[in-house]
Amino acid sequence: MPRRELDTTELFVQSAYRRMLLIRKLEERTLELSAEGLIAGSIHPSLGQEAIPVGAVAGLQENDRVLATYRGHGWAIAAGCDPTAVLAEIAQREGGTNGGRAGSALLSDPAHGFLGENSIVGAGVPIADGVALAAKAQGTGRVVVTSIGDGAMNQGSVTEGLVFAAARNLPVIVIVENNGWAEMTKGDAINRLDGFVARGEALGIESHLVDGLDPFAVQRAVRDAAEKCRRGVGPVLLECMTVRLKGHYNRDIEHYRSVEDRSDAAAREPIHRLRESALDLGLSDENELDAIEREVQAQVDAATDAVRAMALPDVSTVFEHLYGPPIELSASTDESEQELTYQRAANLALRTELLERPEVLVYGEDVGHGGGIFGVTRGLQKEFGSERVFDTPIAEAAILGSAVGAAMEGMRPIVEIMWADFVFVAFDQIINQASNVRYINSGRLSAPLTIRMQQGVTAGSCAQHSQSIEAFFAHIPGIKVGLVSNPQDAYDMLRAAVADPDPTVVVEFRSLYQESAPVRIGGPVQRAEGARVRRAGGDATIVTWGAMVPKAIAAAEALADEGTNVGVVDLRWLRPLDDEAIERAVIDGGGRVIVAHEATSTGGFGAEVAARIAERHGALLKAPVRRIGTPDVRMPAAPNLQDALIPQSSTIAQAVRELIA
Ligand SMILES: Cc1ncc(C[n+]2csc(CCOP(=O)(O)OP(=O)(O)O)c2C)c(N)n1
Repeated sequence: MPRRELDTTELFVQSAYRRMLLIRKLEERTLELSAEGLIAGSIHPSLGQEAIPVGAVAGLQENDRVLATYRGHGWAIAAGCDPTAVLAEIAQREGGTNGGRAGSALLSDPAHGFLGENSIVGAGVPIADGVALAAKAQGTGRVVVTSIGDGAMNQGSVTEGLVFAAARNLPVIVIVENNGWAEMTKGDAINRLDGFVARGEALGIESHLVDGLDPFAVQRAVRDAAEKCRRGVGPVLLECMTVRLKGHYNRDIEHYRSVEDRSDAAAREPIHRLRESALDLGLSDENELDAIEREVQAQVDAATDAVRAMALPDVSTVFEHLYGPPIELSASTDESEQELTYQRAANLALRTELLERPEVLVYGEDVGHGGGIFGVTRGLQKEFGSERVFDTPIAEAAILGSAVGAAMEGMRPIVEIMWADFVFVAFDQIINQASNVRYINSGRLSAPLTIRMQQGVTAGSCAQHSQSIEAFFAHIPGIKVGLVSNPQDAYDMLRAAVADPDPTVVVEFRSLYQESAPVRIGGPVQRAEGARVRRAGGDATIVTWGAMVPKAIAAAEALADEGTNVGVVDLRWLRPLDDEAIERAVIDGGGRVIVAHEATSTGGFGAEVAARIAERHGALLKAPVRRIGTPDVRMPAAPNLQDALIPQSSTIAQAVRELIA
């Protein structure tokens, strides 16, 4: 990013004027091109708000980072991104910053420290926390600026992000661009209090009101805030008052907005004001400013010509960069074997990763001092210190979002969601954020984080602490999903997840934590893929995963006593799915397959397995694939009611008998 200092000399007035005009004219051009049909979809211009990014970036240093809202073209330009590439991205062209993968609302340019816009309101704040967490861990002295709108201040993820940043004194500057509007709704219609400084202060965060129409004021505020952040006393919140000159987006006719509100905004707009004050103070003259305007206009015209001539993205590339390349498999090191519980095996995997990779952080609720409510992280904070293994506020969006940001900056965060059921309060950070990083950036950025959680029913667990939710994750391209059925995999799959170049969800099972078995440790790290045959048998195959694996094995053993030989395949990773193992399961089971899981049947991942078998191996089937899951009921707490719902080994054995009859 070109962090040329702004100052109140002639030079600055001219450069601020030039940069603000460039944003203004470029965005005005996008509206014209949209009306012309050259740009598809929505554009959210920042017309009227140009002084904020221009002033803010001028208050930063070369290596600092910027994350913006979806109204972030101005931030991209201020950060030094090539205006032609920005215009091309808004027009979804091949030469755009993201090759047409991001469009207006999600563009990024990591080479210029611009880590991207975010079209999910408020989601960038937790991610900025993670970028700052990485800056602290790596000792770079870097500061992160993230911009949000005033409407976004009401998002839970923003409060979570602020609380998390405060808890860890992160070098984050949150800039609230208060234009008075949240889409079509005026701020005073939804907020009891005027402004957000008091809100920031109530969270213990230094907060200031800034004239967001004056680039000098913004620069000063950001420079001061950055200095505090670098001293370790961040975060800082800056509420920058500004105006929105046009509609929320390109086709917004602003039927909801009064003429007075519009004309008030027009009267206060910052570029005219800068020009007038430069002339008043004698810092420039009409000729000079007119010349700048002509130069900027020519620059925007040239960018437009370039974009008009630019190709659309090459369709043959549409599948590229969903996942990173597979990891290199290392030669076996000093392997040994130990009898370990599932829980201790997971703990040992975490310890090994902390030992071997300085970039690993382990955190979550109760994960540090207390060692996790199931003891999986016990002893790790004591051994590795509270900068690498730590407790967080009860703020799942901040836990996950910060892991996304830290991973984007080269860390390998391993975060714990205490119970799988809790992930839904922060699903966005996995589904909309982590999953997109590599693809939208065509591999220039990635988010290799590991998310651990445990799921399933145990006696007395209520409906909000019992669900099996793997199908939600397995539905999402861009992440990987593994389910751990035994102590060996508690070690192997967790290590594979941490080594993997992409965001990985590892689902453990509370009901299995105390299961014990000999575990080979210290061997080569596996890839995050691949099913395992747990038992061979030619009369039928049970395809399963997680807590249902031991039940399927028990069912197979019972059936063996009756003379029926049933195989058991543990899929382990549902994404990527081991299609070869599924084909083998069909062949080895003589065309008879049962898919069993603890999750509810409808829309469960068993449906996907059954559909794939029907589509790809239908000719081999001797009978339709049979699915076993929990019936579509809420999970009661009473153990006898639970037992009536959850598939047992006897349920599976009976299904096999019916299938082969
Ligand atoms: C989580 C989420 N909720 C709703 C929306 C739809 N939406 C897009 S922009 C916007 C208004 C945001 O207002 P504000 O934060 O003040 O930003 P401004 O538009 O003023 O820049 C809304 C509701 C969204 N994109 N994401």
